[in-house]
This record gives sequence, structure tokens and C-alpha cells, in this order.
Amino acid sequence: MTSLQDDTSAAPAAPFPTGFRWGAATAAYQIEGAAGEGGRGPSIWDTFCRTPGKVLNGENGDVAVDHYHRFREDVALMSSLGLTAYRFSISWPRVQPTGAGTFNSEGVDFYRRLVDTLLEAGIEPWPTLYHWDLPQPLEDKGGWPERETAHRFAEYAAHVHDALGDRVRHWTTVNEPWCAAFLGYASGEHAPGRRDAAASLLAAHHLLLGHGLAVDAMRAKNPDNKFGAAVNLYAVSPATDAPEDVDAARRIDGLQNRLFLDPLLLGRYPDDVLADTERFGFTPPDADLAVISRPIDQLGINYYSRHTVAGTPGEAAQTASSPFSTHSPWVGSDHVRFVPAGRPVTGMGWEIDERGLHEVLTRLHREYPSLPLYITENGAGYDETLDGAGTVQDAGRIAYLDAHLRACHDAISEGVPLNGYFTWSLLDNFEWAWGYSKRFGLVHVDYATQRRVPKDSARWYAGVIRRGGLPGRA
Ligand code: IFM
Repeated sequence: MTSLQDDTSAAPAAPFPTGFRWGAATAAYQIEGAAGEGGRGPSIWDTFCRTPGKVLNGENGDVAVDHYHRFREDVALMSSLGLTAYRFSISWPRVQPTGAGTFNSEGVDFYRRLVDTLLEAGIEPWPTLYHWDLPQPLEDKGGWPERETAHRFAEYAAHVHDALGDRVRHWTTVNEPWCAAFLGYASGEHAPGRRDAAASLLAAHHLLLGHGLAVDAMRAKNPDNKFGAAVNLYAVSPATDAPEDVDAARRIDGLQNRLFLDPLLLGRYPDDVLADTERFGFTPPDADLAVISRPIDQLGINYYSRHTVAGTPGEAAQTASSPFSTHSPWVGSDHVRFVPAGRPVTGMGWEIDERGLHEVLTRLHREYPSLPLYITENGAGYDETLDGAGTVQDAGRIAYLDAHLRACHDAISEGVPLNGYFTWSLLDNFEWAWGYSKRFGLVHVDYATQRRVPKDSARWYAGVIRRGGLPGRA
């Protein structure tokens, strides 16, 4: 073990509040497998993975880490780590194979069994209703750019709530709508692989509308439940003080953060983002904003890194080419460049910047006060293999988690209402367009045998949970 491991019986150097949720997160398509079992219908990710050139090595989630069959073993692993909460997603096509009409009781039963097993283990279930696996028949009818998809989502959410609402208290509607909208419909790096800036903005709007409609539908059934969405937020900095860099930072912050936060929490789209996107005909109906901004009980924050951006001298935002084809750390740009700031990177090439998490948390508290916050994802992906001793000495991940948890601790000490932390991820899994090449798990999975082996980070995190906080620095 690394030097961060210390005597877990000692009082923590950085204690977290009593009742703080200590969790880990996963998502259905990334772990379940059993793609053709139990009456599950096809999703856009099944289709995308079968499209040549879209996913590294042509891999897919057909088997993934076989969680569908091994969920009891996985819940036992969670218990051994001492998790108090587990965030997972529900596969819409498993529950409602065509995304409309008939529901699949076998699919719903899988989640009933999972939730019951978690509860028996004393682990609070935190389901997310949409983590990117749209039923393919809904995409065939236009997908998220179609308003009808938001209504279908609310219908599905209500059905899941009927089945699990007596056992589940905390509900997340949509996960990372930025990714679903812009990677899915603008840059095409994610399913369904479309490249249409106008459609991606409509997708963003309808994901938000679907969130609001789902909250209404579920809250009507149980107003005591807690509802929210999970957004992927970045700290954003201009590369220099030059006006074009400052403007690039404003644009990227607008598209990445405020395009989602302002409608959800303030009931309006940011004027500057509407101006930047006007040329794509994005004129969301005002009436929808009342639904989108229904009061939520919690906001989930997925945080990984900071964007440092530069603009092109002399080029005004309004005349620049589409911000969407360039608004991804994975895609080059002619008018906004994502520039390295010289920090160490994870195996994904993402810069490690825990102060960015502190910045995001304190900003949320300042600009959207009093909202209970949860880190619903935070973690580090690497290319890893078992070592000769049959374990993974993932000191890099431990350092990443330690630093980010210290940033959370600082924010809490400054009054930020942060109530829980879910690391991404419990298990190594299917990392979307990266296939199985990048591992984010606390637990290593041998994809050939499905054998699970806790990494050093799993033992380290278990110590943090047992201690109720972080160890002293070595
Ligand atoms: O694996 C993903 C997850 O599905 C959504 N958030 C980011 C993770 C790491 O890329």
C-alpha cells in the first residue's frame, strides 16, 4: 500500500460530517452486459458500437463486466469497502424495450433485486434514470432533438418510480446532459454519432425538459423523495488575459456549465449563450423553463478536470465556426483551443486540478445558494494491469482521490452544503468510445474471466470511509 494508508483507527486529520454519503458510481451500459437477455431492447450504444470506427477496437457492452449476473458479488464488494450509498443507472431499454408503450417486467425485476440486495447490505440505492442508453426505436424517431422524447422519458421515469419508489429515496434524472447532447449529436463521438449543431442544442433542451417532466411525474407520486440531475461541470480558465482568451473561456463556461445550470436553477438560459448559438436557430420556448426549473432537492456534480482555453486573435465569437464541433477536449478547434496548462494528467490525458473542484463547489454555493450538493462522479482512468503480486498499486488514483476529497473538505469547511461523494467508478468498465482500454475502477476486472480484484485504492477508500475522513498527509 502507499504511504497514504494509515491506521484507520486513528481520528481522521480531515473529518467529514456525520451522515456524509460515501459512495461509488457505475452506469448500466458500462457494467451490466446481458445485452440480449431478459427482454432488453436495443439502445443507441448497441448500434453505435457496431458502427465501424466508432469505438476503439470495435468493442461493445454486450458482456461488459457481467454485473447483470454478478450483482450480488458486486454488492458484497461494496459492503467490504463500507460504502454507504451506491449510484447506478437504470437501463431504459431493459425496462421499456422500445422506449414507449409496453414495459418489461423482467427488466424491472432485475432492478428490484438489485435494490433489495443493496438495502439488505445497508447500502442506500441512488439510481440514475438516464445514463445515455436511449432505446434505439426512439432515436429512429428523431432521438433527443425531438420533443416527444422528453415526454417518453417522463413516462418511463414514472414507471420506474412505481416499481422502486417505496425503496428508493434519492433519484437522479439525467446524467451529464452536456455529453448526451454534444458528444452524441454535435461532435458525434458518442452515440448516436450525429454531427448537427442545431440538433444538439435541441437535444440539450429536451434532456432538460425531460428532467423537469420526470421530476413532476415522480414527485406527484411521492413528494418526500429527493430529486435532481447530475451535470458534468468544469472549472474554466482563459490561457492568458488576452481578450480573445477571456472570451473563449466565457463561451466554453457558457456551453459547458451555465447552459445547464441556469435553466435548471434559475429558470432561464444565459443571454450570452443564446446570443452565441442564435445562428443555429436555438429559440427554446419560454414556457418550458418553468418545468425545467422545478425546485430540485439535490444537484449531482461530476467533476474530472479544468479546461484552459485560448481564442483566436481577431476572431469574434459570432463569426467563428460552430462551437460544438470544437467544444470537446477530444476535438481540435480553429477558434477555441483547449490548451495544456502543464499540470500532471491521468491516463485519459485529463489534467489533474483538484482546486478546480473547490472552485466549482464554491461557485455553485455562491451563484445558486442553499442547494444540497453531491459529487456524483470523480475519479481517474488509467491503463492498468495486475502486477506480479496479483494486485494493482494505483498510487496515482489514490493521490487523485485524496486531493479531490481534500478539496471537498475545504469547501465543506467554508460552508458549502456538500453531503456526499461517489467515486467513479466501483469497477473497471466499458469506457464508451475508449472501449475497455481505460480503467477507472477501485476494483480491477479481468475481462476474460470476470474476476474482481480490489486495487490499492479500494483499500485506501475503505480506510477513508471507516475513519470518516482523510488520513494525515504522509
Ligand atoms: O465513464 C464516464 C461516465 O459514464 C460518465 N462520466 C465520465 C466517466 C469517465 O469518462
